[in-house]
Amino acid sequence: SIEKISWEYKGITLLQNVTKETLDVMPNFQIRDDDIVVASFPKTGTNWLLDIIGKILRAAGKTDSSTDSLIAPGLLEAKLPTATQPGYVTLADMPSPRLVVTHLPIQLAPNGISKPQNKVKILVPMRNPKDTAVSLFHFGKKILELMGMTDDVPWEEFAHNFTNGKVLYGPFEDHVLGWWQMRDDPHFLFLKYEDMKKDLLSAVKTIVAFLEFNLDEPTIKGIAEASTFTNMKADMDNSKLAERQMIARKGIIGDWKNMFTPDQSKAFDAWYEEKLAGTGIMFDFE
Ligand code: PPS
Repeated sequence: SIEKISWEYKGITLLQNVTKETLDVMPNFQIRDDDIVVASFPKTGTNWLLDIIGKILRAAGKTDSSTDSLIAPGLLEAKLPTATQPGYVTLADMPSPRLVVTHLPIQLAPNGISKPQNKVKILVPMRNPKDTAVSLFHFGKKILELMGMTDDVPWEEFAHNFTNGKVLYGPFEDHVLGWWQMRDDPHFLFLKYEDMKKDLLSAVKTIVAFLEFNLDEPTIKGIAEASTFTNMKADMDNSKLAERQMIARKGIIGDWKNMFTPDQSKAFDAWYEEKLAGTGIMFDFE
């Protein structure tokens, strides 16, 4: 199981590719004024957002790097299996504007992200926890395969662990609520996976405006069209990076219905009601 390659730090479950040494330097990792940050719980649409931002940056003439090299440094806090050093080391030497990606909960993130100054832009994707759990369940198996292991945890147990906080970067509710505290801060933009799925063009327009770029309507339409699941999947599946090839799976709202039993769904609803009801975060489960 994923437990073979994870550990716990201050109640948070992390992969072993996130080390204590890295977490110690994280608060002081230097965030630049023109950084664009994506801070997400895993499987909520991180790479979708990254690709859209990459396309926007290219259209605005702010970068000439390819999509692959934009995500190459990977997670700020982790050393990807195909990388030689953790993301933050690579990022420190990268030219601006940088795209900084993290799955860390807000209390472990750099101060420049949790207490943002000046012009830094932080985008937070969110996705309904049932689909997030299903996506992470499948992804966990793939990570272990990539590392030459097999994942024998049945869905039943995984679903139970998810609501008990025993999930990568979990507890989910703490992660989401931690970032959600920043909802009124103008450095932040929260985007729901379900909203993006239903109206991608509006989402791209919102992102372009938030990043303060001026792109014409046809360019924005082109970015939205190139960012549909089908179009992105082709690009991802052809990537040279193993990690990137594992991202595009189904890309739909409601895949949880193919996994959850009625009892599991009830248990999730009760957990959601207890932890997230009344917080203003409303997910669409479709
Ligand atoms: S990761 O590994 O945590 O960074 O994963 P992340 O990128 O956050 O999430 C992966 C899920 O996003 C889906 N995806 C998309 N959905 C819709 N449209 C587009 N263009 C798109 N690109 C990626 C991807 O398929 C994963 O969800 P599931 O449900 O597993 O398919």
